[in-house]
Amino acid sequence: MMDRARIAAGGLRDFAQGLGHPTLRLGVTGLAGSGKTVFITALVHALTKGARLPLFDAYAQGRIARAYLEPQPDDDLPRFAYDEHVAALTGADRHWPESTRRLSQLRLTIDYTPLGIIARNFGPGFIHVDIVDYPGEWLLDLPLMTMTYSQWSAATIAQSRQPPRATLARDWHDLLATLDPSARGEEAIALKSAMLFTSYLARCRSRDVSLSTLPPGRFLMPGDLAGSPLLTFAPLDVDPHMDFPRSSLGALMKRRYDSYVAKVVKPFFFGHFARLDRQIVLVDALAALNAGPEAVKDLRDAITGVLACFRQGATSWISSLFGHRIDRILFAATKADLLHRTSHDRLENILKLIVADATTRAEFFGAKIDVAALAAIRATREAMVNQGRQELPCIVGTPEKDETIGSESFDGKSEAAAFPGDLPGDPTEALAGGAEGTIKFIRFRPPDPGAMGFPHIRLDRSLEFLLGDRLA
Ligand SMILES: Nc1nc2c(ncn2[C@@H]2O[C@H](COP(=O)(O)OP(=O)(O)OP(=O)(O)O)[C@@H](O)[C@H]2O)c(=O)[nH]1
Ligand SMILES: [Mg+2]
Repeated sequence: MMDRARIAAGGLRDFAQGLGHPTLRLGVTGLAGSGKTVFITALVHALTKGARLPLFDAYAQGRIARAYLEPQPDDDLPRFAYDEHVAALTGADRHWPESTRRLSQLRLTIDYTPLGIIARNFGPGFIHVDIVDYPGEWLLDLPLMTMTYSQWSAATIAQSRQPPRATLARDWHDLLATLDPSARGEEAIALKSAMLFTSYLARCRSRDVSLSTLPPGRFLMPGDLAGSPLLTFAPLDVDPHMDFPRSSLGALMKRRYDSYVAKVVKPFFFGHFARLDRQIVLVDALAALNAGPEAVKDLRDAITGVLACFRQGATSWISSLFGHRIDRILFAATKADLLHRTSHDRLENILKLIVADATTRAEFFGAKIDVAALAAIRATREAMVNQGRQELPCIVGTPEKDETIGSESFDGKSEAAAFPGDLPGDPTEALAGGAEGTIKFIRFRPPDPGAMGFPHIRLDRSLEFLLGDRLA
């Protein structure tokens, strides 16, 4: 009940602030490295500076008079570092924005001319689009809200005993085997467990393993909590129903886990996710495909777990009172520019499989769903390259420094054509394996920003789905 009351309080504030000020809270949801910061930057850049957006109707019809950044609504949140990100992408030494370390917010206001004659008689319209950016690691914490410490411990340890995690967990497992949850709780032991557990999580995340389900999110991305007792806990090998004696190690760990959920996870969820109107869910399927089927399965599990926490479109009393019901969700496979256009359908099919559980649930609640292969900022162009008698559909761009194709290594300055390999025609193969090593995606530097704004793939279609009807 407390939690519902919290959403109601947030909803009431939004409702009061929104009176006479049409506002859309757009959730840009995605795990670490999925492309949130780049997407938000590209969206703002396209609308404020211009881009080619033929499929975004209001824009293509010239009905958007002006779009501009305004002071954001929540005074207690830092501002999204839009100018810094654009400077990184367009400066002399073009590079992608840094991975995000803290929460930030922006408000984009769009002045537009409504479509209908009646609406037009009321004069020009405007809408505020509020967006929050955060470190993707934190998203993985949402499922902890529904788990006790013992349940989380049991699930985390069981998972860590499966390949490919087991070998990465060896040091932590060695310590774990010596710990007695009923013994006296000592700070030094809690610290050591947390440290070894965190380095296990970090190893699972490395690029060649690329696993996704790695909570607690603040362990890998502490934000302002670095060194806090809130992060000094770890799983213990316990029975899911066990009670811990007072002052025991188990009791200490449980208390800290509970504080983490109450003081870190819930405020993050209720302050942000419970108040969204719409969502774009960004998925970097290519990084997982690069690492193999275990990574793809793990990505699917992570996304399913996270999205189960949203009450998508649920007609609860809260949503009927305050209208906070997620009515549209776009699932987007990001970085589609790392593939030739002939493979985009296959990428979309793999994404559909990864988010199958999540979409069924959302559709059940009446949310409108779309799936797209997207590149918010397109770093490559396409070319057909002759290889013997075959013509290969390649992509051309400037590989990041130290990327390799075959035996060739790049300096970050010269262009190259790459054939990343064929995605499986049957998406289930992406989960089943067998095709390991046949595809390889490398990273490219951001493109030279042209006079027409950043090049992109389907950014306009995405904007149409997410904003179009609100500008009609
Ligand atoms: N080629 C290409 N690469 C992209 C694109 N979007 C993102 N990337 C790459 O993906 C990386 C991560 O993108 P971000 O936008 O920083 O990801 P994020 O979701 O904000 O990640 P966190 O801040 O760590 O949660 C970038 O540094 C780029 O290398 C895109 O449209 N095309
Ligand atoms: Mg980011």
